[in-house]
Amino acid sequence: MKFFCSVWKFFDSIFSQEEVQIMRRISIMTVICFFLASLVIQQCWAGLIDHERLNRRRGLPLSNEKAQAAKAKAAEVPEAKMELPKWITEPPVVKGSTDRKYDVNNDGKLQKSEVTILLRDVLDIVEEKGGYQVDSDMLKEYDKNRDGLLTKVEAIQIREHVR
Ligand SMILES: [Ca+2]
Ligand SMILES: [Ca+2]
Repeated sequence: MKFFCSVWKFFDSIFSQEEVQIMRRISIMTVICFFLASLVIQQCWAGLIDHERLNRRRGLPLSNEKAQAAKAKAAEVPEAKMELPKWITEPPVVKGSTDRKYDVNNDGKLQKSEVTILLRDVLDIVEEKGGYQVDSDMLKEYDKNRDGLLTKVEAIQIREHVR
């Protein structure tokens, strides 16, 4: 404080009263300008913040449209996961004669392409005869009522998976 007083006194001594008045006005104007500029910058910065993302991070509800889209997406994912057959993620081990017939590369496992051929043949037989006797472990997944027979209704899911 003493420093500023001495500075003012110094200015007083070298400038006239009028000049000091003008300088004081200029310094006050400068402070106000800085204050206004900082307000403007704050506003601009606020516009850059993604409030949707911020709300999501805080666990607050999103605006309607985005909330609905997020809900739809959340409902979609588990359904899609449930519908994925085991043979897509893990090649089934060859067990019976049917599996062996479709294990083209003889590696003891049924790769996606091999399973797809098997399932397409099963679909053909279901179309033709109205059903298919389950003769492979891999097909048990589609035999929903576990009666050992794949019906046309049960084959609908196979069609979706080999499409
Ligand atoms: Ca194979
Ligand atoms: Ca069945």
